[in-house]
Amino acid sequence: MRRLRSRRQALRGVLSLFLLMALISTCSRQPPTSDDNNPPAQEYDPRNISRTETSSYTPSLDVRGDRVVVVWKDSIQGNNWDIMYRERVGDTWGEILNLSNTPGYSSDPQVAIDVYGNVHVVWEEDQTKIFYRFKDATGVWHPKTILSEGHLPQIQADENGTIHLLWVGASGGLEYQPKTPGGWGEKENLPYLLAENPALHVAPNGYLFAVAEAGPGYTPDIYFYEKPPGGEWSPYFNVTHNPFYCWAASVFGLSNGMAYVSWTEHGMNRIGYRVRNADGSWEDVDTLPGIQGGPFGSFIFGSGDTLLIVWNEKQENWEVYYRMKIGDQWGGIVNVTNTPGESFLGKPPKVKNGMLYVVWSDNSDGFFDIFYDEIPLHF
Ligand SMILES: [Ca+2]
Ligand SMILES: [Ca+2]
Repeated sequence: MRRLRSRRQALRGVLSLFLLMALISTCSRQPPTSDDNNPPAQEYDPRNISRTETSSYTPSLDVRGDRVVVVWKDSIQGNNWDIMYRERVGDTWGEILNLSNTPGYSSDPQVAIDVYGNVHVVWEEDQTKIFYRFKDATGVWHPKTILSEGHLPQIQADENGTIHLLWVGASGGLEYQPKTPGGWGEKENLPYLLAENPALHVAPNGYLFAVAEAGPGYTPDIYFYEKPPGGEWSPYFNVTHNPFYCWAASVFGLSNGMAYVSWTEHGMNRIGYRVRNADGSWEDVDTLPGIQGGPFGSFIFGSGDTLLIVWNEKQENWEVYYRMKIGDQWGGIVNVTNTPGESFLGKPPKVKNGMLYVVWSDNSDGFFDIFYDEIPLHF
């Protein structure tokens, strides 16, 4: 818990520094030299979907049919951060809504759309509580509720009508709870580890995969759990088992139990990954080739012997990149964000029908705003 806090505060410190630099550069910007007395309206990157003069960070999205839903945390006023929501239906973005409206620090939101068209949003409140709101398929938002003590909630929808929630409980171990149309199911404790920065993925049939980092001081490893449909949570498995500082893991799994895990090796400038076959055997650890700067955070996707890694890396500035591997061959590195400012991923992008749907926080328009894009994937 303490280590998590210090890491997250360090990241927050980095983000604050970038924000400060953005403010300084805004102040020193020259006034328009046009003869027109009306200064030109600010020109936004067309991918910018927040466009506020506040700080917008840690976005999450989900995609289903012609709907795209996005949530993020926003510095509404001073230290009161709230959770904002914006939805696109077809080509039209709706209004930005404040879903949390609390005096406290609302952060780390994630959103999922279930098969019925309900939208589920979770977030962390004051770093100690899991809050939840949902919008039913008729479009009505229901009041927020407090689900549990804990932090870093992860929410995913399967294709059977169940949503799945995982978080770090008050004990420091991972906890899980499903919700069906009949309501919330029983809370379950995963086999105990003092875990940090969890990630959850659910396959279409409800097969669950979770990863988190745990272990001694400066050499945490990445641990993996699974829960087949109708089964129990497995014991944890140490995926990395190395002397490096492994953290910020992601996981992706298929209905047959095949799974993909990626993580950042802090200080080594490496992103590692490992594939778990459907029969339960693990391939060797491997690393993403082509990293030139400092990577921070990755998301992995896979199908059979094809895998895709999306990651954050600082070269000239922070960008998001992806690279695909088919069999033994790696494709080219694609710069997803390609902005002059700093670009930071939040929760996992979505890969559907050969497209990458991605949101990130970007200060190219002067303040940290939320950018959205959907791009066809290329090898
Ligand atoms: Ca708040
Ligand atoms: Ca950038």
